[in-house]
Amino acid sequence: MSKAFSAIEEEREVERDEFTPGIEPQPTWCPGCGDFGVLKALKGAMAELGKDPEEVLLCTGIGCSGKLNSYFESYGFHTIHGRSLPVARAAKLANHDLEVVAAGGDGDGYGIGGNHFMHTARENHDMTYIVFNNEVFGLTKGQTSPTSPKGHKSKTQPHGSAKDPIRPLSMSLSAGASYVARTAAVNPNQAQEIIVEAIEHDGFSHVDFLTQCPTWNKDAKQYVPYVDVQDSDDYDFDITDRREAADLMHETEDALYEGTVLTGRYYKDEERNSYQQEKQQRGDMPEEPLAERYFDEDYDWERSHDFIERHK
Ligand SMILES: Cc1ncc(C[n+]2csc(CCOP(=O)(O)OP(=O)(O)O)c2C)c(N)n1
Ligand code: SF4
Repeated sequence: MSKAFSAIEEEREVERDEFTPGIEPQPTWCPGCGDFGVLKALKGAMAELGKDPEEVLLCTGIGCSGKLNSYFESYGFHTIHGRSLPVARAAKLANHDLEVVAAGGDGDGYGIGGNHFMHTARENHDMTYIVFNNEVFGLTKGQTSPTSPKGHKSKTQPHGSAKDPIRPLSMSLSAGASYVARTAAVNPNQAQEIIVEAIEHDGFSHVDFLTQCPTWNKDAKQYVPYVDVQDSDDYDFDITDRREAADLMHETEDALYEGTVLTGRYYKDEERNSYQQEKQQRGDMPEEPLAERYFDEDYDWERSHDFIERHK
């Protein structure tokens, strides 16, 4: 039987290095890349939560960020561009005992995968989604991405981007995410704390993670100095209040392009049911993970042909 079915709830001391794989333990990201910060924070968070690598599934998209699961010991699925979320959703529905984390770049998640992002948030699937936001397409050599600032010059926009960037936090809130935060690779303590909270949250947790790309986005700041909106006296708001959260998200998104990096927790709704909870309450999903049936030799599988016939 998979450990994911049995190891949950068992308390034990876990070392960060348990999440370092034997194969390809050294990341090949460029020196100074913010992606190292995500890996460190994620390993630290899993160790802090006492997770076992066999309890975790990490689904990634395509890009420099998509390499995350090569450097992280757990079940992993390196999906296709923009498609980490549908794969993560399917896995979580089949085995809701798994701790599911999806990750990818801003091009991956806010561009090609934007529709999945919107609907996974809307349906409040219980998982953590980390978006490496470096404001460019890193792997393919620095083209303009959905979060590149207006005026940003690249090979695809040599005269500067004519378009305003998307607003990832606001988009997430309006779509329906029940936990929304922004952190930065230069702020490792906050990053780990936020990932811990995001994983503990029952519902869709979205972490916009500012990851500098010193190779292709030399204009971009290293996301310092940053301000933690929870620590600063200048920001007093209720993270459970949608309107207050929306106002501060808007301010945060504008501020980034004016040189002020605001980070922290922006929104949390603990009342809303996750997709799985709703389905179970309606009787559409069994309490035990469907995937357990694979281990039941006596389970009477219905052929898809018969299933389709039955619904004709
Ligand atoms: C369907 C599809 N279209 C385009 C590509 C080419 N491609 C690979 S990575 C990438 C962009 C990655 O940028 P981002 O998601 O921001 O991640 P980063 O590399 O910056 O971490 C693109 C366009 C692809 N692999 N698949
Ligand atoms: S190209 Fe940019 S995002 Fe990719 S590994 Fe290098 S610094 Fe990181």
